[in-house]
Amino acid sequence: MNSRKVVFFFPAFSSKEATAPLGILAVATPLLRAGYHVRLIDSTITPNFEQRVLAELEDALCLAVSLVTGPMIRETVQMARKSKALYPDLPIILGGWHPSLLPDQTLAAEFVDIVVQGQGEDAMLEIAQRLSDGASMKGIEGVGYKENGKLVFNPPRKLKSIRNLPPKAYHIADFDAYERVCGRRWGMYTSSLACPYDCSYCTNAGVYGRKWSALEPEQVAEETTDLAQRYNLQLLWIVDDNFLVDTRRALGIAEQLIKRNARFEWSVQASTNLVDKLTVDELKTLRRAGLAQVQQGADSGSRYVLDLMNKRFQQIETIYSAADKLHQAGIRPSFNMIFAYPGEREQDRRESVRMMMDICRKYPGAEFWTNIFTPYPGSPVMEKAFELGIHVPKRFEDWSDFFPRYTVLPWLKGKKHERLQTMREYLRMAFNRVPVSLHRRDRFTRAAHELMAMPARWRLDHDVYALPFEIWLNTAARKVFRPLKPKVDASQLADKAVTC
Ligand code: B12
Ligand code: SF4
Repeated sequence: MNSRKVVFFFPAFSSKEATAPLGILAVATPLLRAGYHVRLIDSTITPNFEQRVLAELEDALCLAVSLVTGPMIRETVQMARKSKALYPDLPIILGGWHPSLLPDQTLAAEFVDIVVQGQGEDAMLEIAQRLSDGASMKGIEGVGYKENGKLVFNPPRKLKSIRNLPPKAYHIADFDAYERVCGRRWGMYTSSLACPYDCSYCTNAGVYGRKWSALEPEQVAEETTDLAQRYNLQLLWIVDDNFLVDTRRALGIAEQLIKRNARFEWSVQASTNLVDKLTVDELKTLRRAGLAQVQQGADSGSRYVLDLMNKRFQQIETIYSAADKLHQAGIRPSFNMIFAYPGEREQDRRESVRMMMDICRKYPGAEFWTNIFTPYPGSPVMEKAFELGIHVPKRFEDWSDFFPRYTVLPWLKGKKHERLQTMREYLRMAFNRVPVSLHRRDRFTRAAHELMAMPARWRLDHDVYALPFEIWLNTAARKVFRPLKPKVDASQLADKAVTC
């Protein structure tokens, strides 16, 4: 164990919206400060990533992987098995949301040696130091490990406020390669941690316990301006769970950015009730500071379903009013929706579609991204899994099919599933959306989209999805334009004719 090299692997997450993975950049900093060498291999931007990882492992201390529940598990398993076959004694460490929410099952996989629950900055450094010393993992908070074939879990680690976390090691990321895949030069940044709410499908409280902490406006403005300049980024996505928890802080950030004459665009995630707290003038200040888009979990157009989701803090009116105010301020209102939530009735789904159509018509530029309800481990609704008849995977590997683009549920399968997928496809066609990988759409695709929008809107207004010839045509056309890198779950998405 003389090596001081830690190899990080980031498996593909089924999207072209590639950029540097913040989780790895975060845990890399303390290692670098302590004199470790760090390699980051992100499969989305690395041709022959398996060979690259295996070659780097030859003289490495360990392999560390960052992952969330879903398709990322497929490449994690693939990579871990190959690594174990070649280097059976090399420790494999898993961190990120999935190991944090399901540590026991993750550690039980035969190719996993160590799991980290929650924040990994301090834990990963302590692990590396113990590995370097050939010592046991005993007592390292938030860490699970194997001892004589038994799974051992140390006590949990106390959460640190974002103010006490080190800066992320952006310099280890290859932004040129991300730009080649994505078509846009962008990055992510965190200005706050956690969310005070507790939506029943969300895993946030499971890891962060609703303990919100945030950086001061001056620090956010200074760091984001520096990042954008240093790496020549056009866009920064501030990936805070709920950026507007403190609206005064948000306005303070805007004022600081304006003072610094910041030139980049940025987008945030926030709940509609908090967007609605701001006036149009205040939103215009945020716009002047570069805010281009606010992503919001509208989730349903039905009060009944919002109550089931424990979203009592959000009114249907605030979804409209957030769209209206953002539209007036010149900021793109972007919403996520969830279909097939347990208890959702046909009439609720129609209410959601009507709301989406109405908002997109009233506020051109507003966009909706739709998902099928997916029961994530650690979310409050998952406690009712048995009662709901949800099949809960028993092995780490079996979570790889969990993906809101094609989830099949006991109450959503066969023809019902097919119909919802067709409806989602029409929703995608009916109005324009702006993905991060913006300029990959050629003129033909744009013209085809506009041609299909009218019949798609008619279908959605009238709830008619039989003989979806526009989708057949669209699928045939898309086959001509292949993605740059085949994604791990691309075949599944194609089989089910789902694209989102
Ligand atoms: C950005 C983001 C994305 C981006 C990722 C882009 C990219 N290049 O990385 C995109 C848009 C692709 C995305 C997609 C999805 N996402 Co997302 N996403 C996020 C978001 C908002 C921020 C992630 C982030 O970078 N955070 C900042 C870093 C610093 O924090 P972190 O990753 O948690 O890392 C810390 C620890 O986890 C740990 N750690 C992380 N990795 C490692 C590795 C090691 C070795 C160690 C020791 C520790 C460690 O230490 C880090 C520092 O403390 C999170 C919410 C959140 N608050 O994190 C959701 C989140 C991760 N996403 C989620 C979901 C559900 C999705 C989607 C399914 C959404 C959808 N409808 O399609 C897809 C799935 C993608 C896939 N194929 O699997 C869930 C995951 C739940 C789960 N059980 O895994 C989250 C938690 C949101 C939520 N609250 O529910 N997402
Ligand atoms: S508002 Fe968003 S981040 Fe907060 S609990 Fe609800 S879904 Fe999770």
